[in-house]
Amino acid sequence: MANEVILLDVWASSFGMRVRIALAEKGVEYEYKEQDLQDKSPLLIKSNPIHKKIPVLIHNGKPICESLIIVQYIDEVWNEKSPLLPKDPHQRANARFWADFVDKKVLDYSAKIWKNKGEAQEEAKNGFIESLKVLEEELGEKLYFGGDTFGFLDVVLISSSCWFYSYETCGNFSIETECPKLMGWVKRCMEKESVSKTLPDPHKVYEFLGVVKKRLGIE
Ligand code: GS8
Repeated sequence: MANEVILLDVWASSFGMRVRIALAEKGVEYEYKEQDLQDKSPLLIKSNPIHKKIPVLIHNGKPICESLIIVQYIDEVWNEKSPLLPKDPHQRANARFWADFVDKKVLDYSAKIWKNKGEAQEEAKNGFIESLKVLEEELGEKLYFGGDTFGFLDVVLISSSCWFYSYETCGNFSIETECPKLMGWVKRCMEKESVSKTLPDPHKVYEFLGVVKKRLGIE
């Protein structure tokens, strides 16, 4: 069967970048359809009627929603090249556990850094740094979270790294100072074409955040 692959996405979305990196790792060709979240397309609403959020991958007419689920789907369907999840069930569960930790802790705190000021921002910043330190510990001396090769958790977390500059600027702190080993991992991941070609310029992301903040009436 011919593979028709469509991605509904927004360029600055780190959730969408997870999917783009996974597709690049697997060498899958696809049609990219940039979405306007202020004026959602009938295709987006039809494809993700529950959440109406990007990213959505449409494979041969069938939609798959939620970035973590999409990346796992991609890994299962295009399983001949660049495996992302480990084979061992315990290691697979572990990779999924940490991906869930990224969503529940890292990304939750990061949004609160730019949405808040004062004490609330300070709390979010501390929580964000703490959770990155936990991940740095999990990385240990390994090259990637997956070991010697770039894997699932690497895809999940590296997508947020182009937003680090925005968090640092809004919260006035340095991730490099707090988590030097983790930043070493970021630089290592950036050497991969699937990552460097996907992640946008952090300054462009910061400009985009300015527009979002204005729209939300922040600052
Ligand atoms: C989150 C996707 C999301 O928040 C995932 O795919 O992992 N848990 C989901 N998408 C946002 C844009 S990126 O911040 C979105 O589509 N928002 C539109 C809306 O909330 O109306």
